[in-house]
Amino acid sequence: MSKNFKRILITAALPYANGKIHLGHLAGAYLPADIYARYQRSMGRDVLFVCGSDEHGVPITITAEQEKTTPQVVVDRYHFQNKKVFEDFGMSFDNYSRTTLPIHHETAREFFTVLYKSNILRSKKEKQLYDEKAQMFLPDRYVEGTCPSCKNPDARGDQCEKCGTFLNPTELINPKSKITGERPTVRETNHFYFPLGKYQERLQNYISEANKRDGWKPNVLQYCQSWFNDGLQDRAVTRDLNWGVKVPLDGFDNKVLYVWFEAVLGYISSTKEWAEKIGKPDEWKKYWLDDSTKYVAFIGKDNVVFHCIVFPAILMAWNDNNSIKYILPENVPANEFLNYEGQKFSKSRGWGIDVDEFLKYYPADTLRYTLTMNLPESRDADFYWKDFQSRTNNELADILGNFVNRTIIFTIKNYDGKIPSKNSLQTEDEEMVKKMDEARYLAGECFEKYKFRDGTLEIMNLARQANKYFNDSEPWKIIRTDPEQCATKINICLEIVRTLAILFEPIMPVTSQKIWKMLNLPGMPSLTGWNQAGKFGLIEGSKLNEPLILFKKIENNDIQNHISDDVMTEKENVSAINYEPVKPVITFDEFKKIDLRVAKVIDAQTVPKSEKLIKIKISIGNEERQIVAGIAQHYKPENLIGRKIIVVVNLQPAKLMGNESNGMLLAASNSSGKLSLLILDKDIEEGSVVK
Ligand code: B3M
Ligand code: ZN
Repeated sequence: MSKNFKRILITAALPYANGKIHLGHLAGAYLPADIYARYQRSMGRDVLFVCGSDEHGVPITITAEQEKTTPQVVVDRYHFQNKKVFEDFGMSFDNYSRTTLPIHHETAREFFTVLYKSNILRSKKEKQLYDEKAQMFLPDRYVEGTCPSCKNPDARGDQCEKCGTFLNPTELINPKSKITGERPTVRETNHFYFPLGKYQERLQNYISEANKRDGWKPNVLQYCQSWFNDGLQDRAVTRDLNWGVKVPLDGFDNKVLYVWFEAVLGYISSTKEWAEKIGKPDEWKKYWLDDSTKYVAFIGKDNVVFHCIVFPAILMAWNDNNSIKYILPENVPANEFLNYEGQKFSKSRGWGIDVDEFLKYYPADTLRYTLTMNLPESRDADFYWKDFQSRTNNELADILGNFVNRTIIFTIKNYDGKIPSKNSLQTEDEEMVKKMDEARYLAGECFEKYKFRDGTLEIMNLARQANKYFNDSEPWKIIRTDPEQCATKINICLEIVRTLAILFEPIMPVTSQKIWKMLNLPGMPSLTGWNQAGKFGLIEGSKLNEPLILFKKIENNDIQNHISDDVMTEKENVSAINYEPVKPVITFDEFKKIDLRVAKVIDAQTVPKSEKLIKIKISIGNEERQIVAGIAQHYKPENLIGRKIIVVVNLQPAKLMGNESNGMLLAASNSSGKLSLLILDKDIEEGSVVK
């Protein structure tokens, strides 16, 4: 670290509690933040790593309205889901907070009040669209209309997604309220503005100094520069909305703080919550108010302006008017975007894969490794299933897994599982030991500079070289011809296994711990610490544990299923979801008339000349039959074979394009054409009754 910092505060962008975490989010901010935090802890540094859910803002209220529920229900759902998914992915947050907590509301109000009382915020009247029927001002995204630039009829109040133009809702042709469908009127409303322009010069100095000390990423500097070139403008910090942190002033009843004004303060409140949880309520101050703390904020590129410009300006304004002084980010290593199979992740189009879904099939560590090797550190990158498969099979299993495995097995077979002793080192042994020692520096230097992909490549290179060293040594031969040399070489291989466990810990914590266990070492790799990697750390003669399989290879078939299912879904272009009204009530007896069974798909073929139909042969235990289903645009027939589905078995037979259909499979679909088969969460025999 450049300055003599005593501790490191790490934050990762607070995800909106309005949807699930997908691979793009992980690659953008969370995984790099976690690697950095784990690496710094392993370096023995005092690290605090906080995050939490961003639970305010307009998208959440829109979701709530679409679902006919409250914003609280929406944020509760996604907060807990996302928290869990982060845990499953191996994120090592010290605290995962929520911006709906009182501690956050207090913190945000305190900032607003200090800025207000210091006459920094100015109130201004402006014209805004108003829904007379709903009796409310319409936030930008609550308005739709025709784009004045490309005439797209579905432009949003803040932006036209078709041509990318940023819009003011008042510019829309034929504006419509998303709530009532009515044409809004224009009314005046009062808001507070933060004079960002006044801070421009100081912000430029701050970034340039921090960049000199810690080396900011060129992409981040470029974004900032383009904002500075345009000249910073006043920004409204309040909104007409009921959901959020209430403006702490009389006469502002239906107004809240703008979500971006308060969300960034969520990092501070998350730290405060952590301090309270550990029973040292003042401990947060060490991290935020002491300039011997290095603060690093990990985000995705779409958040740069808020973290490099808005947040520091708010902190500067506070610091100017308060005896308590906050530190500013020393670096904001924002990543570009990760695409999915060549296209942007899109929740609304159903394009991409959520992390919880992914982790149902594959362990977190293989995903962490693949994402690390594809981090969009300087430009957009892609997640491809094929790449995931080849990284898992050809790198993790064939290089790392193979090296660890053959070393351990050889020791168990030939040395009774006890670590053999080193004797005199030959040139090739010395070279190998040197490489083992260097990997720590090479990777560490990259990690310090936020180059996680390069650092990981260095570590994998060590495994690669070690594999070659094992091969070249031919221990299976020299065990007889030169047992002393053999013992030396296996000892060195075991030392490399130990070093790999320490160095890979920030990337693949579960795998590292497994290796540690095989070596029968106490504690954890990270407790032993980064600086012990490359050193001889094993006790000769001590006994190893049984070998564990580190990585399972992925078959072509598995990958094909994921690709085709997703690629098929993509075709159904999804816009906003409409919910079907609930049908009239039926009695239980009426429901019981429907006979639902688990069926196994034995064969499936597309129906010739039909775009939609698939002919499916199913078994329901004591009987086989054919059903015809309109799912050809969503599933490939070959991916259905062997799967278990749910079928109505007492439906009157029908003929579809000349094919007899004796039953009907169950699937869920939404208004925009996305379709998902109902599947079982445990394996159960075909023929089982569904009720
Ligand atoms: N929730 C936007 C996002 O998830 C926003 C980040 C807040 S960081 C304080 O991309
Ligand atoms: Zn447009």
